Amino acid sequence: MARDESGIADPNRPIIVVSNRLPFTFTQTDHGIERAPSAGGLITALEPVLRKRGGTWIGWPGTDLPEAGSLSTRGESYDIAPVRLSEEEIEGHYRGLSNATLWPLMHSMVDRTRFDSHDWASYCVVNERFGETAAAKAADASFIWVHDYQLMLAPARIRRDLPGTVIGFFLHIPFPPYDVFRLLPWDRELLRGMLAADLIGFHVRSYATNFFDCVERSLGARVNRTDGLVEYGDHTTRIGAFPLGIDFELFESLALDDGDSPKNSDERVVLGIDRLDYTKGIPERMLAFEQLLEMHPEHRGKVALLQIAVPSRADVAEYQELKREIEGHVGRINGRFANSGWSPIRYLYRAVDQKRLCAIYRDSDVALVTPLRDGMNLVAKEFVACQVADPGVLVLSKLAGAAQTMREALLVNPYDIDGTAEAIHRALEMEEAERRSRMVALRRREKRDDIESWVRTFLEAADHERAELHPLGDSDLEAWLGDFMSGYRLALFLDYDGTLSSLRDHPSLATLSPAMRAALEACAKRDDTRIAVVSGRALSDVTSMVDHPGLIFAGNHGLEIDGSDFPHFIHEDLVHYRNRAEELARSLSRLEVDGAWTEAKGPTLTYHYRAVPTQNREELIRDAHRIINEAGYQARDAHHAVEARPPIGWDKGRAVLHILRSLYGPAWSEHVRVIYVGDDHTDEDAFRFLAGLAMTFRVGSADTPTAATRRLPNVEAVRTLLEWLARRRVQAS
Ligand code: GDG
Repeated sequence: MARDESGIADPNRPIIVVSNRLPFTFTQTDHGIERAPSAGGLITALEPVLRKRGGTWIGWPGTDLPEAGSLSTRGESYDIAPVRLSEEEIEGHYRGLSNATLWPLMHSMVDRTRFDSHDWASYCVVNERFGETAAAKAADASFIWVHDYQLMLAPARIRRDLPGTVIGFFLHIPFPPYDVFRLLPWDRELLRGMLAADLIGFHVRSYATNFFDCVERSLGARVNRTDGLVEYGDHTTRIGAFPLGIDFELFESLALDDGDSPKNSDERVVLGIDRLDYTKGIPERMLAFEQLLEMHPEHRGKVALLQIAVPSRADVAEYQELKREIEGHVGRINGRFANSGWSPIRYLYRAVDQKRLCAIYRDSDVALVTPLRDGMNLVAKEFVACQVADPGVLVLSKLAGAAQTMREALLVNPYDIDGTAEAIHRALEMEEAERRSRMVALRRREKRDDIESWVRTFLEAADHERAELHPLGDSDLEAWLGDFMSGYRLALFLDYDGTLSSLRDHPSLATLSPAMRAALEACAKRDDTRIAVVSGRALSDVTSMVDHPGLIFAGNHGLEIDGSDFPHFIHEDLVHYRNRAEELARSLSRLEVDGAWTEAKGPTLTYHYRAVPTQNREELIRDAHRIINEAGYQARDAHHAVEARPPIGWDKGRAVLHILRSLYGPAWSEHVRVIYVGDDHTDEDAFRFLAGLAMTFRVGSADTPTAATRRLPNVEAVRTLLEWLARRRVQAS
């Protein structure tokens, strides 16, 4: 069902695009600021969309400009909002993490990938800035569309400021298989950043499949591949394949205009055109062309390879090296085959204007589009759109996203030099009837699935009610826990507030629901299950809230433990803190304004600010931290509260270990399976301690990272888990 109030897909509605680059690159010259169109597929795709619909494009202008207000759009039908970056940030974020880490890794070129934690730090800062700027510029927008691998963390940053805005994310490059993506030390962070979006688009199905694998295996997210949904915490994201198209009409009409021909007399032209990038397979293509001349000498003197290489990332050493390699091939092959009237390779290291480009496309006999890996590849599509006269032949790499749909092309493996040479030969020899049949089919599809249709399809998918996965059910739990639990007893650790009961304005109101109580009792009844409730509340408080004999209770984050058949435990250092806690309570009482209050829990305290208006919170939180630290306590943030704990090196993790050793002895892991469910920062101590030793679940929103194995969206899902555990097959004795 479409959201009436947003109407995101309305073609008259302006759109907000956030991408690393603006569509124009600005440079400071002696004559002032000059601008030139930026290069690359993302810009070719999106620029006409913004020009037609209007809106705002948020991005980096390409240089550090002195005056903030100096970027005019000069008659463009959309606004531009620059995001400024320092030279150091450009080095770390752009040249570093974006282009030396993510670009090769996402193209599965692992050997070229560099991992550098300084680059990562820069990437985080720059994404933060983009997200902040986008949220500020588009505070009233119903939809923000973030693009590409340079900005994978931006959706999460925008979400923090604009919880209700629909956020779309589109990845223009491949998403690699799980085994490749997980090489990245920050894989989980990037996945979490993306999952803050409501809709994530990839070019083709297989990238979406890889993404599902990664979020499922690296984050423990719940996925529904059939409906294209990922649930992570309490947020669900739609995932889809949206193959990008081109402005077909524009390319076709430019090709119909008279333009220069690249031909010398009746020489036949095989065309290569790319940004100069190692993913594009330019050296391999030249070797294939050389092999063609070797295997089929009849083409010598008659066919030329016209290779246009558009300068790209020219300040990066690897790209300079590639340029030298290509020039080496050109020199060698030309030296080997050229005669006085003919050179086999014509090589242009520069961009050509779009009109000329279309004439070149039109007049080429064969387009050799042979990337080693490519998200989509628009050159293949533009070539097809420009075949307005005698149709040429498209030779296309199987490893480009475009090959998923452009099946009528001659598909090649670009690493197979002989095979590619044979395909070029076949293309050059192909009869007109076959060429026309193939081209008609290719053109029909690209005309239909053009850029407008891509935008429309993506926006329509974004224009839905927030997605929701079917509630957690037996099949999910069986898949997650079936093997893990089979044949074992269970030690079940549960936090109370936000886990067994929903968070309320006052802790006294957070009672157990009857259904939760029934589920808990059903688990507790089993001989093979022990349950411990581990809470930040005072021991007496949590014991009376749950009020169930037979359970173990750990209060004050595990500083005090008690329960049926369990030796009472109180941390030996606590005696020193009772009086100091009272003093601290008195100091904190100064901050009991606006509905904030202090909960005294014996040796620990909690300062609650849930009822304080949001704009007044920051200062109170800061002051609470300061007062707690000055009193010699540790301040820890909790849900709308600051905890004050004695600095005695004890936390929920250590409490869990104490309970497990007391119940099952030092070799507890041989006898029992452990599950821990919690929703709070303080539960992270237990998640970290139990990593690899237990199945851990973090409940609620995914806006902070977790060390837990999986997330559960809410308290209802916890109940479902308990019900499943209560019903599970009895452990074999
Ligand atoms: C990324 C992904 C994905 C090239 N030379 C000239 C020129 N171009 C234009 C082409 C085309 C664009 O640059 C290149 O687009 P590609 O799609 O081929 O490749 P990337 O730049 O790597 O783009 C890619 C794309 O994003 C979109 O999602 O398809 O897989 O890697 O539009 O026309 N344009 C002009 N003169 C040139 O000399 N005017």
